[in-house]
Amino acid sequence: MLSLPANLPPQSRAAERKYIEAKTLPEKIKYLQEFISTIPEHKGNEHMRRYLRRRLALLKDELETQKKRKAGSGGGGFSVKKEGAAQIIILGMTGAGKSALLSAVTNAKTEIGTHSFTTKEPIPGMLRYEDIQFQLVDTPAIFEGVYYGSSWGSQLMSIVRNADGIILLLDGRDAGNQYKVIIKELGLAGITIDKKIRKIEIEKTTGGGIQIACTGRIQCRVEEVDKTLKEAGVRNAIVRIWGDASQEDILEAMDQTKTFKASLILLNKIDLCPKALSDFSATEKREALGISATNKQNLEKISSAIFKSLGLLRVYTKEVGGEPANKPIIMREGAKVLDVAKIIHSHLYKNFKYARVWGKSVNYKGERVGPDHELMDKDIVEVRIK
Ligand SMILES: Nc1nc2c(ncn2[C@@H]2O[C@H](COP(=O)(O)OP(=O)(O)OP(=O)(O)O)[C@@H](O)[C@H]2O)c(=O)[nH]1
Ligand SMILES: [Mg+2]
Repeated sequence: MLSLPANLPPQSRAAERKYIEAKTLPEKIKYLQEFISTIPEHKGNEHMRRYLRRRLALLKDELETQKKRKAGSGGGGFSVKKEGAAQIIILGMTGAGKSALLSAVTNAKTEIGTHSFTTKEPIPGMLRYEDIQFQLVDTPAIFEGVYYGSSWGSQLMSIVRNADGIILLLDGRDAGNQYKVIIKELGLAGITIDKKIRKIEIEKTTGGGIQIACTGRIQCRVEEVDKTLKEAGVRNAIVRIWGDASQEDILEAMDQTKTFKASLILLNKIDLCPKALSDFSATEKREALGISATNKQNLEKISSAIFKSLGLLRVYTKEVGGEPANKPIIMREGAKVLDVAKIIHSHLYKNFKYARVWGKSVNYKGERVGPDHELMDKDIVEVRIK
């Protein structure tokens, strides 16, 4: 459990204050560095130092991204212009078969290695799924320590952050280990593949102090929650907690920098290791698809698995009396009729009256629905205005 030490020396407190009050990113970084360096090194402070170091890494990363953006033209060779319905980054350790996969399922030319670290820059290719295409991006290998150890690491993570999803490509013979390394490096970069079931919500208010509403157990004392928030400069807030929450969860909730990325796990080389999938599922309790890039096993299942893991749906718009559009609008699961109207034209959105829908989300063809009707994949939508 994280304990914010009450006995920090005065210079730490001063640095912390400067950090909290800093307005610009370079200032934040400067004072956070100063803050970390003033915290005495002993075991009780370890958690906090670790947390702050991670925060520092994220801030530095953000600064780098900002600089790149300012430099124009989308930065160096590591950024890939998006095409198609979604951009999916293939992440994996050297030799896992990332380039072999891209070559097998797209027309892109990328070198397949006989030695380590063959691929040196991202290479895109297009993969068809029915009437849409995904852009897959082959990347230089990830390895343990890549994030702190190399500029390649932070560049790799910045393309991941910008992508719509990731494929974790694991060598079936070492899947468990490779998975752990990738998750760890993603975590250091503030990226998670788990959709956050939010345990804590902090709603800042203008008065009333810190109020805590709990349906579970806080693994730390209420006074500590109060103190944690006050130390971060939050004086008035409603804190809602579901389930068990540690003090670290509270800090993370304040931080809210972890980015969720949809992901698909592929275990490659099942020709060499037929048991890979069952072993992996048993130990990691995660869904995955076993493939062989070179022996062409299960490759035809990849595009639909991507579609499913990204939680996408296709909507075809239609004008009154006309035919449905050939090209779908790509939306996320949970999209409503009004979201579609918004995308087609602000006029349709502003004057929305009702819509007619054909497809899986309705009981009969051309059913009349309201603005909040949730759509499903392949629905046809006709918007009627006032
Ligand atoms: N038997 C078998 N070998 C494979 C398979 N996929 C890839 N390989 C081999 O694994 C080696 C590495 O493949 P690459 O595609 O270059 O691996 P990579 O992940 O791109 O590696 P880096 O570019 O170094 O990051 C090559 O010799 C491939 O022929 C597979 O499904 N089965
Ligand atoms: Mg490669």
